[in-house]
Amino acid sequence: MKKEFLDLGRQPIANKFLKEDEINDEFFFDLKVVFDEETKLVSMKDFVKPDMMFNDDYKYNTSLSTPMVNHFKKTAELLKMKFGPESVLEIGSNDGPFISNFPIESSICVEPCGNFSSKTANMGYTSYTEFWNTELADKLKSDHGNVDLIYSANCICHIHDLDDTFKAVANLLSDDGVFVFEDPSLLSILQRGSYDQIYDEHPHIFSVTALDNILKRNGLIIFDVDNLSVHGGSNRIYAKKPNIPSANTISDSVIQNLRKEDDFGINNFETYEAFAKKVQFSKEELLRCLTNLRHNGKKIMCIGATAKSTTVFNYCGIGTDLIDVITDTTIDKQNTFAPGSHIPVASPEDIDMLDYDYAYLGAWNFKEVIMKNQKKFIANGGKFISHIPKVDTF
Ligand code: DWN
Repeated sequence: MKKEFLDLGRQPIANKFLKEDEINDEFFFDLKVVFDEETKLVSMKDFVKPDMMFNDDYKYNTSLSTPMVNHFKKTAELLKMKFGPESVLEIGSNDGPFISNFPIESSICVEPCGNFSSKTANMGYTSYTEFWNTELADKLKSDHGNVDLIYSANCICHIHDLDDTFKAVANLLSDDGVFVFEDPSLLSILQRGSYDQIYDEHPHIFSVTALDNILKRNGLIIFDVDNLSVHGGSNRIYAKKPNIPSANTISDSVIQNLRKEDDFGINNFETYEAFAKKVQFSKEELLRCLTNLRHNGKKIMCIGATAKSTTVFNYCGIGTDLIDVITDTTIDKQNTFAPGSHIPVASPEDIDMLDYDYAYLGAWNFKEVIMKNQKKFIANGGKFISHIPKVDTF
């Protein structure tokens, strides 16, 4: 039932920023993307083993991103106001920017990356350095009882076995508890052409339609959806158990999102074939743009050593011939080489932006913040390059 529509070529582990001595034995895999005619789910054809990506060396540190810290604070306030949970569990808690808004004694963190679970443990939270699955949910239920709010951001789409994931949630949730999770939206990706949201850590890209199908068969129903602007367009899904009185209250947002997706063609394979053509065109345009600038003697750097830019650089074949350096505020990514492309990654403080003519936005999802911080670069005639929503300089 799964039909392939996109081939993003040979890709490395997207967040595995390399030390010099690691460059020669880097792991690569073929990144192909498929559409499941039955559930309408979009997934990678072949998955990468979870512990190759999520381990004590995982580099993405949420608390270093001020916009995301603010987002999680606001989300926590919203969920407290809406549901007043007495107990909370977060799946994929990273270093705790969401859970830190809840009381220590009634909150649990699940995070497989030990470098981050140790941070929430040091803050006093009960923290499990484990992958989410039914076995862990059984253990948590016997240790702590049912949970009122299970929350997860940018993590459920990281998990291969969605049936097991949702069964585990349904098993641990209190009878009138809520499961709230947010991940990049497939509709936004198709509309913007942001194919770079597809990499090893995102084995699935969710539509509300596919989630509606898969949650239902695992004892959960969607009762509300928020469309968010974070990460270039995400959906926050609210789900609960179906056999309780409050399950009759389903927000209009659910039908509206399903209709919007259907109108766009999310249920039709032809939509994905058209997307694949758009992706190929984006690659050609980006290469044309960077090559022309280089031929005209321009110096180009990149802001944001993102997982997304790993997909772009490896799919397009962009290396140090086109981009000299990437800057990133994450200390653990600095003084490394970007996966696959091996472009050096430096601290923004070690790079004089005035030496560069163009900055490619590896973190295009933070375009406004980045441009606000680069007033001197702009005043000096510096320009930006992005491939979202189409390849352009500005
Ligand atoms: O789901 C995931 C999301 C939440 O985070 C993961 N699978 C992996 C990761 O994806 P990403 O690397 O594409 O995420 P971001 O949030 O777009 O990464 C932004 C990067 O850019 C960070 O490393 C910080 C850096 N940055 C910077 O150097 N200067 C960010 C800003 C705003 C800046 O001004």
